[in-house]
Amino acid sequence: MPDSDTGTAGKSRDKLIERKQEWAREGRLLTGTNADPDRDRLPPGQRLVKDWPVLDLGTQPDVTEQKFRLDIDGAVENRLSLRLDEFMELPMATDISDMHCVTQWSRYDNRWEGVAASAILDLVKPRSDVNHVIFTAHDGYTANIRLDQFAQPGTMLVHRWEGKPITREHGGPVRMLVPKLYLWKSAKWLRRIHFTIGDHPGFWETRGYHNNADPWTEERYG
Ligand SMILES: Nc1nc2c(c(=O)[nH]1)N[C@H]1C(S)=C(S)[C@@H](COP(=O)(O)O)O[C@H]1N2
Ligand SMILES: [Mo]
Repeated sequence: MPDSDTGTAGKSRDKLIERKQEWAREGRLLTGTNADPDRDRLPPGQRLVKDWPVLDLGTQPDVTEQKFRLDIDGAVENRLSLRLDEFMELPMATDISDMHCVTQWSRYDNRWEGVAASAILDLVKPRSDVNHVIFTAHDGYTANIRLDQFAQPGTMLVHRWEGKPITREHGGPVRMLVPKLYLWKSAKWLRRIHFTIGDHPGFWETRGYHNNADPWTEERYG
């Protein structure tokens, strides 16, 4: 991990991680109810916010255009390693979706611009036995999802929110967005998308959080 692994920043980071792991052990915020995504807009146990809270490990890497590099690789026909200007030349899409964070907030109607995950699949062509996708970020964070979740409409590599570039604190210049899952699956400061045969649980998934993260069935911990 770059930067603040030691010293005050590292300590407060460790505390934050410990607290979230404790939540997972206690099953905090679980309501034990399910919601129907076709009927209810707000998943169980969530509350609506109007702002956009910032959550991360406390290190917000400054990914300048020079430092930017996005590798898309693994078991695919065409590997890609993109500079920011090359990323910006990919076919862009716009979508509006809700986001749901495991710490209980949800925010409706976020307007996103970026590259649809389905467009990435068309470009790199994963081998037929690929079943998982692993995201790696510039702060060392990782998250895993299934290939079918990656392929779902709404999953995007986003660079604009509400008409403006995504700020550094929210993971700019490019972050993942997987709106159908809790937001911890949406890696900020995206560095690599790795297509794998077999699953590799990520940062929170190996610290007591659910591997699948569906807000509608409250897959918070597991
Ligand atoms: N690179 C990176 N991505 C990350 C995280 C992180 O610590 N590092 N935190 C995750 C968590 S736990 C959440 S809730 C969301 C928060 O995104 P936001 O700060 O834009 O609201 O980012 C996710 N993506
Ligand atoms: Mo989170």
